Amino acid sequence: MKREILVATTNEGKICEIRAVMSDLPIAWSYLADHPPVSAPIEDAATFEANAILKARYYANKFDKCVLADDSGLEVDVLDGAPGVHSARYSDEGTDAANNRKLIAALTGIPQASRTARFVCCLALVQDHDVLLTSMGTIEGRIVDEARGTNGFGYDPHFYVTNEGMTTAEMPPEQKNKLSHRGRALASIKSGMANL
Ligand code: ITT
Repeated sequence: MKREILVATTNEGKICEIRAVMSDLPIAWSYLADHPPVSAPIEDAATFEANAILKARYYANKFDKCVLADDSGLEVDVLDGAPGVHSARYSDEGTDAANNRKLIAALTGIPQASRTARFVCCLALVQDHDVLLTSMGTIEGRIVDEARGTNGFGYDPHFYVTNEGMTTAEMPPEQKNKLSHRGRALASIKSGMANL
């Protein structure tokens, strides 16, 4: 029988990327949208890893299933790592547009060279309260004022990857999935899953 894993995220951008990278595994994947709605957990841990584990445990308990959860975000060096674990709710509205407006306003007057940042993604695979695997991936870049590109989600239009000469929103999905924080964390957890 195929192993069944529930991917516990309500973020459509994440779902798309996780589906693209993981669907070739011999696993019956489901997503929160495939199950009856439940309230979301309060993500109040201090690190991406602890939040990923918290989310995975919460949904594993709710649905009695093996769960993969993703906690991720943007760390901007000159902002002391903000928005960090608060990336999804950085602005009061908590929409991508409002979060990006707040980010660009916070960087007013900061020269390009000092706008270094990274995306971080932590994944946790949990079953029966046990953390089976965790993984982490990062991608380095810098924040640009002008929004560029329409792919991806969140802060992608303002996250410029110097080596690639484009923002993550300008990358075709295959390119982002290969290089990104999430792509790297997924590749690592995928290899760990082969040994379970
Ligand atoms: P779930 O908790 O339901 O998975 P969420 O969006 O609330 O969804 P997080 O708490 O992990 O998830 O917050 C992640 C935020 O970080 C996300 O809303 C974006 O603002 C940002 N982010 C994460 N990965 C990103 C990516 O690949 N591109 C752009 N922004 C990203």
